[in-house]
Amino acid sequence: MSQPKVSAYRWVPPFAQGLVRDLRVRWALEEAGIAYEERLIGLSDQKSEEYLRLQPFGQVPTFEDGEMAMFESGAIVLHIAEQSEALMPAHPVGRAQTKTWMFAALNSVEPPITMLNMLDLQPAEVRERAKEIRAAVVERVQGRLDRLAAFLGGREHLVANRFTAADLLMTTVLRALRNTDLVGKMPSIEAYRLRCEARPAFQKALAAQMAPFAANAPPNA
Ligand SMILES: N[C@@H](CCC(=O)N[C@@H](CS)C(=O)NCC(=O)O)C(=O)O
Repeated sequence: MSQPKVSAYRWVPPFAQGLVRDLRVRWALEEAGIAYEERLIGLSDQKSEEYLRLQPFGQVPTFEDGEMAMFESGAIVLHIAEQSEALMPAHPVGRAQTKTWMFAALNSVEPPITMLNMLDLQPAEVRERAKEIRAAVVERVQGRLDRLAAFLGGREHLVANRFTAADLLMTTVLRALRNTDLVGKMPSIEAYRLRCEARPAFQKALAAQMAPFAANAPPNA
């Protein structure tokens, strides 16, 4: 039987290494014990007609499994989680909570973090002009992290006292703050992130994303 195929970049600049969203899909597949193949693409291939048929916005990742093709990392992780109790409890209440927190990670916590990263990637003169808006965005991110910390309290995971796809997505969202001190200065959130990242499935997924970057680094990178 053929293995599912996940698209990933052959190489990205260091600021994005370890953050590209195929990591979520690789991690979910590792947790579920599903072997997969890679469809490695170059930064220019993503706008090819062939790739745009798979991913209309030309982004990574895509997921191909037999006749089926998907895009959107959250949808793909949910699809995998629906087939594996390693990612979602069997009980309907646990399933509902897992899905709720998966969407919370992507729809409530990630958007201000994405905005912050976009601002921080702008050239210096744009950043200079955007200082006030950046402060407002940081405040929004901080607010989300505060509420996340309050919800977690003494819990080790978001749902049902166990690791689920909700923790998987939330961890990848928190990782995107690695160039700031926003997570590092919140001990309970930092401990939560590190706990999830210590999972062997995460370590395998991260190593798998990083391997092509080392092999395909341009001469001056
Ligand atoms: N919502 C999409 C976002 C995908 C996304 O932003 N992918 C990035 C890499 S992490 C990308 O391909 N960026 C290039 C671009 O947007 O042109 C998902 O979760 O799959």
